[in-house]
Amino acid sequence: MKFYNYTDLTKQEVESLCLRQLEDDLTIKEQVKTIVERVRAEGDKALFDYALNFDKVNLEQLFIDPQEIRNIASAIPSEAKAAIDTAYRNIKAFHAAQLYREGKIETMPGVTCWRETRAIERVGLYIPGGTAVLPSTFLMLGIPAVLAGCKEIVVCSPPQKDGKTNCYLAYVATLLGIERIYLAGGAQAVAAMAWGTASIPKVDKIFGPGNRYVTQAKQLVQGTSMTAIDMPAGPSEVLVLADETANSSYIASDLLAQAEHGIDSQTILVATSSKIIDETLTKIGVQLKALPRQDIAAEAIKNSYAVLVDSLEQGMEFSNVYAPEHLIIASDKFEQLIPLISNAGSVFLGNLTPESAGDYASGTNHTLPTSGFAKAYSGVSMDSFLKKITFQHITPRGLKNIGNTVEVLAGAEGLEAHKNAITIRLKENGYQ
Ligand code: HSO
Ligand code: ZN
Repeated sequence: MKFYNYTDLTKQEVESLCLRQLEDDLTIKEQVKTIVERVRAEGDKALFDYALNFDKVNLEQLFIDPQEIRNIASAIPSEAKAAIDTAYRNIKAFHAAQLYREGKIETMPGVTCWRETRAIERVGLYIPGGTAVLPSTFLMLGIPAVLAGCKEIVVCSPPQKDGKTNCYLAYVATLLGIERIYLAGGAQAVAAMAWGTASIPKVDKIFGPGNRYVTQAKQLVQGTSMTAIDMPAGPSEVLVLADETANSSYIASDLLAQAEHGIDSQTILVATSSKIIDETLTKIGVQLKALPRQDIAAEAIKNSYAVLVDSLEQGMEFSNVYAPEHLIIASDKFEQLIPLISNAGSVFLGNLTPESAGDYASGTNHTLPTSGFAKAYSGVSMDSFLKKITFQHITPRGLKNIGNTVEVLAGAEGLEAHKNAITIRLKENGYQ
């Protein structure tokens, strides 16, 4: 882990420390393009071939049907089932509270405007398989999709070696009432959902994290197939802001939780004392040894850094430039810092609030903006599955009230037909 003293850094140095290079690997781009085009041209046939080549499984069909999902789900250990049930309830409660109706606004007497919400009709959820199968991601995407009322929820996840899906994903599917899981992974799954194949329906918006191939494919199909995506996705990251009230063992555990996601994960410690930094480094060394994914975590920690600051306020200044996906405030004085936070995906307050709680079960969504996108994007929420349609209605009195304003503005823009759309109505209704 590298070390910096904030007061020694120039503005440019801070900015370059905060810069995350978004993946622009030309080889991956080319490979993804080939895969996407092949799926578009050949549909299911390409998906069977890719399952054989990449997932090493000879599939008979590209989906698991409802009966089989129920069978697989029934094998879930009872402890895991209870944990998923609790997480499900919390995530559902938090997201359901985001559904509210806006009122109608009468902007002038007789001129009424309002917005109504409609679900995006067809959504595609990509649930990674690879080095870690993530039923938590299925909950985070599936719950708001169901609550929003999306008519078609297409779920793609790479097949296991036995050509099936695991019991955790199957159980989440039964909880959500999702009848099918499509067995496709990587860029080919994204392409299938963007263009549609005989087995896999085309969707309007694709959600979900994934490796560099999945991310690249999402970007590609967004530009070519009129399919929206949830957000640009880079490697996961955490910034821990700590003062002397922090516990270095806890900080080490939070940094390692992030680090075990992947070798490109970013873990950053910003602290008001070098003692905390030193202690944390020692604790990382100890805790790392016990981790099954220690090779991955150690590599990620190597690429990470610590920054020494004079105060929590100065630390917040750095954090706002970095705009972390996850911000943990490891301090008893978190309350006073809340108003100072301007850029972060999700914030974890106090020494007893680890990111892991939000990753799995507290209720907030774990699909969050990375790579500095927290400056402009929000994490996934109910809004991500909804569109807002504006409406307006004008009465005769409203027409009289607003008519002249529109006529004058249309005249100023030289758009006579616009003006006439008002004038003709004013005349016919005896107002002119
Ligand atoms: N930290 C990840 C989510 C996750 N963690 C899933 C464990 N499972 C991105 O927010
Ligand atoms: Zn995580």
